[in-house]
Amino acid sequence: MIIKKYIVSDMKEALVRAKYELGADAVIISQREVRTGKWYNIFKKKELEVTMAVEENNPVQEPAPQPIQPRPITNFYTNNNEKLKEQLETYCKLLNKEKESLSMEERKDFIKIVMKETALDRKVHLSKINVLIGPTGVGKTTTIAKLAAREYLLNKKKVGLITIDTYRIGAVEQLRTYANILGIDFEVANNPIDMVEKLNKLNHCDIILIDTLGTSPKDMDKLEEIKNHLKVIHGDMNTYLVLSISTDRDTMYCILERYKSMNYDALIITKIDEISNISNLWFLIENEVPPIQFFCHGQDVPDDIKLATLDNIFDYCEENSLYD
Ligand SMILES: Nc1nc2c(ncn2[C@@H]2O[C@H](COP(=O)(O)OP(=O)(O)OP(=O)(O)O)[C@@H](O)[C@H]2O)c(=O)[nH]1
Ligand SMILES: [Mg+2]
Repeated sequence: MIIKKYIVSDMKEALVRAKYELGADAVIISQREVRTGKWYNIFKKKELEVTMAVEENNPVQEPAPQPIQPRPITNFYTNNNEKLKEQLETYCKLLNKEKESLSMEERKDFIKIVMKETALDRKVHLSKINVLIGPTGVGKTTTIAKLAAREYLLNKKKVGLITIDTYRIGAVEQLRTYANILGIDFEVANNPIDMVEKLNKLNHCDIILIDTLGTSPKDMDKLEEIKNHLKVIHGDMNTYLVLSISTDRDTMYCILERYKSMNYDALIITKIDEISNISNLWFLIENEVPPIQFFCHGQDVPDDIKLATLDNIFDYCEENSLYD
């Protein structure tokens, strides 16, 4: 006797699969409800475990290729925003579906329809002068190199780089190396007066990207130092706060708050490749944050950066199993 267990969403699925794999004579031996998914996931999916059997002398048919089932999503939303949880329940009732079985399009629609406008909808395009600020080691310099390559190689823009990070050993050389590889202009601004001079020097550029020193969000002196460098800049300027999404939520919140004094226009999120679920992304989407412009998903320059659209983010999360 051949005995086989199937974990399926309903009995019909078990019968179809058993028919293909064990033949038409397969019989049900037992069935029970099981919960699948990781132990810490409160939205573990209820499924059916069906045991089927068939006499061995029955020729076992070759398994036919299974139709591709939409992968169940177990942690679409696990955060604790009560309003959102309620909205999601109502949305699921309207569709007559379990949260876990919402399709990708339905999940996107939830954000588009129910949440209306989120930080992913609004975009702040690169202006002539763009400054990247943020805590230490979040990927500011790497992101500048990615953006420079993207604008120079893909969009054929004249790009110039400036750094004010003369503080950290090797910081100037790090950015100079990227500038040399691309063959674009690179300047160091040692103080605010120097900044004005270097900006004039790069005035022929379409896009100027300014790298800053990483600071603890609690280090008000260093934040002041950066502000002093930047307040001499007049005209078309965007400030991007670079935020690592692999940071814990309290720290992210603290960073978002502390850097408000720098009047950042948009966010660039980095290290999305380091997270194992999407709850920190939800944290950003469900809170009032400025537009999320780009997301970075690895160390490779220039490839690992994308425009932070809803489609790009969802596709990335799905491809990288962040819903599991
Ligand atoms: N996994 C991952 N690593 C990244 C990403 N972006 C940058 N890094 C890495 O993070 C480290 C720090 O990157 P930097 O660009 O030097 O960070 P920074 O913010 O300029 O650092 P400071 O100037 O010291 O404040 C490097 O090892 C980068 O390769 C990303 O999206 N994913
Ligand atoms: Mg840096």
